[in-house]
Amino acid sequence: MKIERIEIRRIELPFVAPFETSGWRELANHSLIVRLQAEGAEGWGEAPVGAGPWYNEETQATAWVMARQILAPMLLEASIARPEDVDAVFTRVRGNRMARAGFEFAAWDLFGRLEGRSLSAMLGGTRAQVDVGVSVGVQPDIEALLRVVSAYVEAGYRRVKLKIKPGWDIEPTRAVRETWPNLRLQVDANSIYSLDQADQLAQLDAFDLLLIEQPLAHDDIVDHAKLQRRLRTPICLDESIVSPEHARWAIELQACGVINIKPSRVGGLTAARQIHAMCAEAGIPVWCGGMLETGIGRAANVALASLPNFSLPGDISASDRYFQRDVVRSPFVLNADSTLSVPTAPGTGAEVDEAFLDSVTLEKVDLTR
Ligand code: OSB
Ligand code: MG
Repeated sequence: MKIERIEIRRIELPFVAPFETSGWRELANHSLIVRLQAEGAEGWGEAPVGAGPWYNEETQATAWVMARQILAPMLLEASIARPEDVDAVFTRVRGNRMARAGFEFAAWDLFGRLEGRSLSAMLGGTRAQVDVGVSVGVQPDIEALLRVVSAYVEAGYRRVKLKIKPGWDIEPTRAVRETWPNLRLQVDANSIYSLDQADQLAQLDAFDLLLIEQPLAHDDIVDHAKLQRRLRTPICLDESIVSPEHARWAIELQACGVINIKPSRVGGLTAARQIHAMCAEAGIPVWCGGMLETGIGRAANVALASLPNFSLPGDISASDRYFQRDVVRSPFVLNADSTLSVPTAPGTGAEVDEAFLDSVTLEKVDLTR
């Protein structure tokens, strides 16, 4: 297949509330949205980059340049027989994995729509519903935190993740654990600690957490292996795992007990599926992380999370946890058992609301063969 037309846009879609991590705040989704057209069909993908390089090195500005000047021209020149071929088209590109993933997701969606197969079925998904939780940002004080968590528990979320940082770790975690003794609870530090704070992190062992996510540097594996030996709670790597090779290194070094797979972070669903298989083989449970995606990116995450070794709840909340209005006509809603239903329509199943998407688009380009 030859891709005939590529539309790329950068958007700004405000969140219902600011999202604060250990190191930065997100006020809106600043993704790139990619649309591929070929053989009378189209596919959509989202590169969920942030406004600034705070999570990884990519930003909306860098992804915009990469997408227009490098990636789209490469894809227009290539011939692909399967969505997995997009990975090979981009093998010469170093880094910039979220920008690459935007195109890769769109190719999966395009092939799915052409073949009449759901993305979940194409990937080898085995579940009709996926367990999900909610990621709770840093709050001004513990009272506010308990209010926010309470609202999510009331809404039906049975797994909660707390963002932590020095000065906002032990006490907030203790307060949530004491208020909800049976809640599935985990924490995420987004790379803010160093190995010499291991004793402080070990205090988190008291709270029966599912995992401690990415305590140390975004590009570290070795110190995480040292830290894991000093913690009872499994470490879960997020930022550090940017490819199947990184997953293999982490497993070999015993740097973690769990891996968070974000398909966008690793360049797409092909790499994500390889990591899933590698972890299944090694007995490492995985779960699907999120990047506060619109309904376009969220649909790819939900499909991926339907694979068998996604045995922990994902950071894939209902659309209304993020946006007043989503860019798709079929927003995800939370089921009573803290799950989202996996779409069965061809491709991702996302039906893009183009008029609304246009209204949140800052800039758009069209490229043709
Ligand atoms: O580290 O998992 C993270 C959001 C933006 C960037 C990084 C992270 C997150 C989240 C939210 O924790 C996940 C979501 O609900 O999409
Ligand atoms: Mg994380």
